[in-house]
Amino acid sequence: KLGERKAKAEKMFGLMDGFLKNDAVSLQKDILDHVEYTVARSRFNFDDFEAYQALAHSVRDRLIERWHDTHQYFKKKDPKRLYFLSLEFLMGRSLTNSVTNLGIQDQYADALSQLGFDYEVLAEQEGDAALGNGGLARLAACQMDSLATLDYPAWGYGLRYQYGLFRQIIVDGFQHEQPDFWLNFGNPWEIERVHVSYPVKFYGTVEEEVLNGKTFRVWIPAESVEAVAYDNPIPGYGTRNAINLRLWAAKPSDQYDMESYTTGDYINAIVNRQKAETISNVLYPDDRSYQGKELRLKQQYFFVSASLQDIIRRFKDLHNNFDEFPEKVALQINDTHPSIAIAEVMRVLVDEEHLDWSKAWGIACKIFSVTIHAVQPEALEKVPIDLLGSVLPRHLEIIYEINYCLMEELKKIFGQDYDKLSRMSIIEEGAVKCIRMANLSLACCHTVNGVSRLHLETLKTRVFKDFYELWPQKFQFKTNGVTQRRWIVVSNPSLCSIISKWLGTEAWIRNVDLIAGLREYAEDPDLHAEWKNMKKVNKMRLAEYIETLTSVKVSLDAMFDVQIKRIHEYKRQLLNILGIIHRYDCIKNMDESDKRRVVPRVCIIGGKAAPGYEVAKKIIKLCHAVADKVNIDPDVGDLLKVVFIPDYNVSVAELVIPGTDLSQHLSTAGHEASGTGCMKFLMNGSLLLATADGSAVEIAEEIGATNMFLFGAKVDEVPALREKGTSLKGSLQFARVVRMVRDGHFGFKDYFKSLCETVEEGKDFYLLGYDFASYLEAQATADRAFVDQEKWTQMSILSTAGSGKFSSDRTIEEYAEQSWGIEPCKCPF
Ligand code: OX2
Repeated sequence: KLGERKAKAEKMFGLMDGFLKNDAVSLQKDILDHVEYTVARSRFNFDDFEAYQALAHSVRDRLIERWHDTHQYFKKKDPKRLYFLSLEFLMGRSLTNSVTNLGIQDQYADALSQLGFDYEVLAEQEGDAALGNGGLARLAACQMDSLATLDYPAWGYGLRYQYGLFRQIIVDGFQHEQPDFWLNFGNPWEIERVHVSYPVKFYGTVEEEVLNGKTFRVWIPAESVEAVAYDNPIPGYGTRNAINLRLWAAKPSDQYDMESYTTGDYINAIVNRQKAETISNVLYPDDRSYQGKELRLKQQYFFVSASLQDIIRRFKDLHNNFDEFPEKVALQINDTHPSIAIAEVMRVLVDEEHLDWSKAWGIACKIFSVTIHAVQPEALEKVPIDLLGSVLPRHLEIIYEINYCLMEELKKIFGQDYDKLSRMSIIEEGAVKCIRMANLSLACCHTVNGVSRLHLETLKTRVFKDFYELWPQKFQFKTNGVTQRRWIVVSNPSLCSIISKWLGTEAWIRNVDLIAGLREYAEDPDLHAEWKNMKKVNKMRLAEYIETLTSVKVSLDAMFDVQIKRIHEYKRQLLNILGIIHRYDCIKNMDESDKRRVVPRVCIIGGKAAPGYEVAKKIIKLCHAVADKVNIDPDVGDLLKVVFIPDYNVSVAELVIPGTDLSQHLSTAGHEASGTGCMKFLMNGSLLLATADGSAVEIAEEIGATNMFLFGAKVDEVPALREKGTSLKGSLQFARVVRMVRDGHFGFKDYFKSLCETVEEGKDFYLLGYDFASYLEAQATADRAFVDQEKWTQMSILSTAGSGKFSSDRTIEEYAEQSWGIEPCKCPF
């Protein structure tokens, strides 16, 4: 039977060939066909949004062709595949990225202009796919782009949330959240696979069953929900390969329903069925604290169970011996969120495939690797035992068994060191007994990855010290990277042309190391002229956007200074605002001749606060309160403008980053695992003002510390500084600006009181007071550098030139080689 299937695949593969044409006339015809037959509008009368939809469908057709060919080829070759499990993917827009990667942007632009439409205007019609919170999710999206581009046989698996990350609305300077109805107008980028669906079970009991004289534990679930696949093709650049991101949506199952129908309560039976859909309804908007919520656990298990059924079905299509599983399958767990997959694999192998426990465990240990993105202990998920026991009773038993084996092994090594044993146990004792998902991953995964060199140090010496001492060989780091396709080619086309022109090739788009070739021209006046012009055009675009959104007019001569990321105390947007207040205060106290020496600034901040995170919400309000006062102050004029960009997301980042002169990365050292925003800015030639945290340390090594503005306490100084309380250094200026807020200089005195208390002496956990002086110094150095525009431009060119290491292509190659053991599998067409 296997032979038959293989032969059939071979034959079908031979029949595959690309058949859609990409010349302007064919594209026009395709677009008009989609206007008429897909969007169902008359081809004589359709608007921009309808044109976008038709355009998207014509691109999608081309994606599907490649995607089919790629999968046929993977099937034929049957290489070891990587399965990337992530609860979040922040894809942003698909149109421009797909068209760029397909290499047919000029043809489309041509075709559209002949139809009377503008490609860029249509691209703006697309909403973001925001199925994630921040860095972790956007990293997953960048990595998918690299996996496709580098021809790796990979699949992404995640959840198709009905509501993505909330929209941020600002009313009177306060954040409000609105649901993100991203699917309301349809989503042309996904393909619904009604025939690819699996039942996912919950609750119930575990019973014993005897089969051929052997006893088995059998889970008798009480609820079943259907997982339906939605496929999202991910095209590689400069290759025909297009891989798949398969997202699962929950639908009611018809398995257990007959009874409720026969009881006569027809309406309620339907309403109850509908409840199944809530599993994939909404993304949790808190990006690093999880409170053992039942729905969250169900989401995790739902997507893990469906994905594993899909993976095992694909494996069994061509193989019938699980010994071969590790040769064909690598499972990557993105943070601890999908780690229930470990227990699920054990359940399938032991309970369903009837493998011995130790054999099954041996297989599990060979297939799983994990990447930890967090530093803070609260980001490591814990699930209360009672909850797990109720939702997934058999998995709880399995985890107990895994823990029992782990404890036995540890006792042999550490004897009676019960403190150590209890720290390493998968079970956390305490008022609420919990499963530590991170420890479950550590016990099983063959590789545990950090996301920067410094982050791995933190994992080794603090967060997972005991495990590191036991299994040092498991611990690795792969410094994060971002894709230059989206972050230069798509979002900064003028920079893209400059780079290609000066390097004399476009090869850097696939081989980003070549970008270092720009160093040679870092002082060339012709390049300087082009570079400055590019920056100016991008600043103009950003200034227009700012004016449309906030009515604030900004001067293009000012330094555009940007901090965009999730609002978090550790990311210290408050330090930025206090610095702005200091700048304002200085300007207010200057005479006219001093003012002439001030470097004008536009301070731009953007980011969302988790809905329940009060301190973060106060930071947003403070930003607005300061902006309201500063922006209308006639003593200040164009010397200082403060702007909060609402509803920060991927496409806003694509607009803001190319127009930035200086970007800020202010996390207290030791708190940002890596940071990836800094890499996007670096690629775009923005200079970085940063603490020596996460990947900023490695950036400094690549571009030279003199080409950025580093400040603040070092990671190994932080614990002692906390112990000591705030130092007096810088405290006068710091105390003054905090007092201005506390005394109501910007209004809302009572409201800001608790915010000010977070940085009071003795309570200043993130060391804003301590770092303030060196922050101001770094800011002053940046001002002086900006005055010398030639020097600044040179530093900017060197930043872009030194950004090659921070491409996700490099990260993915490291993962492929060191963690997953996969090889490229390039579709030959
Ligand atoms: C983020 C980290 O905070 C950030 O430093 C890192 O660059 C990013 O992940 C990608 O690795 N949720 N988001 C993160 O960690 C967690 C947990």
